[in-house]
Amino acid sequence: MADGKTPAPRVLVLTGSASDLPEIEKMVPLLERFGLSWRIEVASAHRQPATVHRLVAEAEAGGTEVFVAAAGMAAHLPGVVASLTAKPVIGVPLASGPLAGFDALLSIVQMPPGVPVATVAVGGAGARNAAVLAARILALKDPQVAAALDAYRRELAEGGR
Ligand code: RP5
Repeated sequence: MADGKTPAPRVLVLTGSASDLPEIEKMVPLLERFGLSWRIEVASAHRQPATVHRLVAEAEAGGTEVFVAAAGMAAHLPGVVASLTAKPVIGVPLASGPLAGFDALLSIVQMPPGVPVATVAVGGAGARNAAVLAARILALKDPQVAAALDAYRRELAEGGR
């Protein structure tokens, strides 16, 4: 899926299956709110490893700044992405299969030394927080994103979600 705006978005989102899209797409309104260009690509670390390598290499070459990777079950995609780039990688565990996301959470959070994945909560709530975390990272050097984030935080303080 493409946002149609940029060949190399600031935030590239990879997810392991088209069946993940309803959950991971919950981050899109927040990415839009923070003014971040984004693209979602479906590529499985297990079933389409060459595609994962190509997508990360193209994004790296194009200037993508933050990667988000989501998957369910034995969710190796975020770790694989983190092995292919030195950019920040945010991992979103998804509930898929009989273990309801606990499998994906443990697969993503327990990375080997030196290859971190910033793991958020399971499912759509985690996906939304992934968008906020991406904005927080990019706000460090982007005043417009910082301003949008400040406005969002003011809304939270007033009871927004
Ligand atoms: C994971 O396996 C995917 O991320 C998805 O959450 C799960 C099931 O995938 P499908 O069988 O629906 O393609 O790799």
